[in-house]
Amino acid sequence: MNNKRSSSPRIDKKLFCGVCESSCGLVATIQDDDLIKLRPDPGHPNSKGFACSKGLAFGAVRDDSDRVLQPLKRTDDGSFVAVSWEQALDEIGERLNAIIKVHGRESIGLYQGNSVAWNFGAFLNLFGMAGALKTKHLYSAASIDINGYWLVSQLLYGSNFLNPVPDIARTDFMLCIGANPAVSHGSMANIGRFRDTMLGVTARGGRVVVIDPRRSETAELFEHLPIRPNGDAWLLAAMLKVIFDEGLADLGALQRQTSGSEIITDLLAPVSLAQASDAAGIPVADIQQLARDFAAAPSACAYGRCGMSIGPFATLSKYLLDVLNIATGNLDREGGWCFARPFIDLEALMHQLKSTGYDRWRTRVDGFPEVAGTAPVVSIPREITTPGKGQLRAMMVIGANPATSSPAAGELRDAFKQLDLLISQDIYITETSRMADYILPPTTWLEREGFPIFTQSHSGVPHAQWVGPTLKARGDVRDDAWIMDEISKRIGIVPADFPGAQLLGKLGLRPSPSFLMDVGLRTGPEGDWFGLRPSGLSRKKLLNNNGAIKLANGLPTGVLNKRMFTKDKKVNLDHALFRTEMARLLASSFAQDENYPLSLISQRELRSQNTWLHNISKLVVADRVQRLRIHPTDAARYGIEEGDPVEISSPYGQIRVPEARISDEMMPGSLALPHGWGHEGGWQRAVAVGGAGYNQLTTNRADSADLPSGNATVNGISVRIRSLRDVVEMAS
Ligand SMILES: Nc1nc2c(c(=O)[nH]1)N[C@H]1C(S)=C(S)[C@@H](COP(=O)(O)OP(=O)(O)OC[C@H]3O[C@@H](n4cnc5c(=O)[nH]c(N)nc54)[C@H](O)[C@@H]3O)O[C@H]1N2
Ligand SMILES: Nc1nc2c(c(=O)[nH]1)N[C@H]1C(S)=C(S)[C@@H](COP(=O)(O)OP(=O)(O)OC[C@H]3O[C@@H](n4cnc5c(=O)[nH]c(N)nc54)[C@H](O)[C@@H]3O)O[C@H]1N2
Ligand code: SF4
Ligand SMILES: [Mo]
Repeated sequence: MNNKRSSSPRIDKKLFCGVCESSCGLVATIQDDDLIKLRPDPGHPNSKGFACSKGLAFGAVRDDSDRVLQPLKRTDDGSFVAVSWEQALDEIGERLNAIIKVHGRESIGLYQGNSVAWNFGAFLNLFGMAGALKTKHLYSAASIDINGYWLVSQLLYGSNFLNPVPDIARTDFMLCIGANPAVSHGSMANIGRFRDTMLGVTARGGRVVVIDPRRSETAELFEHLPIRPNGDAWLLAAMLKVIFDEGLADLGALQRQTSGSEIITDLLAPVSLAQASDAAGIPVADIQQLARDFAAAPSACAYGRCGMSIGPFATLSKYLLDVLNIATGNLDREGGWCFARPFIDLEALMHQLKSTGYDRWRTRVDGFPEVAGTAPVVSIPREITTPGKGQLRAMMVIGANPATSSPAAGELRDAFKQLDLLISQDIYITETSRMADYILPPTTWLEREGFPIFTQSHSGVPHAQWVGPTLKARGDVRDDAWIMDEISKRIGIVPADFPGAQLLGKLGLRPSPSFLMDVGLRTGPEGDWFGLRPSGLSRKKLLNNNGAIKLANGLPTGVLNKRMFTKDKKVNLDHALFRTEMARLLASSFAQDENYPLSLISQRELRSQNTWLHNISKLVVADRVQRLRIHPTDAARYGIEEGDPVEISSPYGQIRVPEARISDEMMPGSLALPHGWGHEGGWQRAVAVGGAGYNQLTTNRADSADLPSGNATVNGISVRIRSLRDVVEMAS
């Protein structure tokens, strides 16, 4: 940003933020391609004038002096030299072709990070590349947080991407399980002003109950019921047991909306409230009261996120969460658990293209079922080191930092070193990209065309927005989608997975992602049908509209059979998988290992997004330090004093955290540590703040993951701690 005087007029361009799932509306004031200011868009239908410090400071990311602005090639001594795009892309093409010649196309891997969810072109090209290569090595950060959701949606509703969202704006009772929207701004629910919308429930006389081992920033605002880490499946099963035993279930709704509901009685028969209470650390009477209150509320929604979806029973927990909403008659009704109204019906398009699914194939080494065409990241090191047909030999990492964000991060780094080729598309030299043979620098969302491809399907207030680049691209950076297309050209594929795409490519036709999405929009429910419905939408119309267009005041209801992709147009509840999972839960031990008596959970912080945004002065406040939260009783037991440096050990690794923070916000026996710390590479400020990588402590063992989805377990891991006060004093 700069204050230089200029005679050109200032213009206001409306856009949306591409950092988190809030997709808040923003207004950029621009003069001579300089960003003068970003502010919240008061006219945005969903965010209604809210945006957080991250979105508002994003100009500093675009202008960051540590940003990579030219393609970089790693030299033998590990340093990088700048090269031209032609050189980088041609060399990558040659090396990939050589690998393909020896090991086949199926040896090429792709890793999709979080930021791809905000770039529709990259998203399309990535899945397109995997489809064209026919590789099973398509990995997604979603297998560290959402795979269970994708899977349950496929089985229950017929499409991975058809996920119900909580109608918080109209509910009487919100149960918030393992989510902290006051900090995260929400996930798998694009609720603008999330915190305020939740505060609206209590202001209307309704209730919000937060289930969390930590009295989080969200729990602080509402009723808080502490739970033992990974106790969620137990709690949900026990609540359902109470509801069915006491005749509180809405049998009419089950009859109308679902098939296979007999499974519920079978699943609940062996559940004991006493055992569930032990496992969850919640008294039986509290579980009973919660179940009765939830069932009795005129409308209710149970919403759950990372706290219940990055554990060993993530899939079962998500299933039981949905069953709780359905069995209390809250599916597809005001104030309940609703299907949103995307402006481009991607769910339908993907269903037509048969690109959604579950267990259509299994992974080579661990035998995990595929979820939405992807394999779980926990398997990557073994896929690299295990010889045989289909061995992973090259990897393109796009908008991800798995060397820090993924489980057993140390092992992943070691495995990456054994690849024949590692490519990273990233705006920084991160812990991951510093290991790459080539770093290919992309535009940021301020510098490219976009529409909220991912969050539009979860929006509390349905709206349509499609924006052109707000600012010119800095330096010599290119759109992620363009980079993938150029690499694809050099290995003879079109990055598209629709019938005839490769044939079109041979004729020299490569339909762009924006063309394809425009066709999807124009022929869909909101489309202009190429002029037949002039009031409908098209890309051009949206690009010409400065701001988002509201499509409805709130979530639609009564749309169930229109939205279902199942054969009978009902929610299909009965799958053998859930019986197996329930049996696995009932047989599992929840006793704490005496060598590792404490349970560690992850914490998200404001002004951060997983492993990034730590290089921006405005966001990294002066006293930013990684703190381990611990309850006073545990602190006393393990000799920890406020401010102590602490060593945390798990069966898989050991880290040193700079400071202990003693607080009764923690449930005794559990500890919370922010993840995404301990930086290396070229983001100097991020490196300077220190801290340690949470995922040095986690494991990628196949039997530790959520078995049906392969989702990693990084929450509720067993650890022990000791103070390093004396060690550090002796050393100084
Ligand atoms: N500021 C900020 N915002 C973010 C991010 C960020 O890093 N920083 N990341 C973004 C991403 S990628 C995502 S997916 C979303 C996530 O959005 P959320 O899921 O809302 O965010 P988390 O902070 O992970 O919330 C998980 C909560 O679960 C609790 N918890 C941990 N273990 C358990 C458990 O076993 N059971 C229960 N019931 N609770 C448990 C934690 O204490 C925490 O309060 O946030 C997004 N927004
Ligand atoms: N211990 C622990 N681990 C976790 C979690 C946890 O709660 N605890 N949370 C998990 C969750 S929910 C998630 S989603 C994953 C996230 O895992 P990742 O996606 O690997 O992590 P991010 O930090 O979001 O990485 C984003 C990367 O994209 C780069 N980037 C930013 N914008 C762009 C862009 O436009 N294009 C490209 N190509 N790159 C860009 C950033 O510099 C950064 O390196 O982490 C997971 N890991
Ligand atoms: S809440 Fe999320 S989408 Fe909104 S401004 Fe902040 S980072 Fe951007
Ligand atoms: Mo996430």
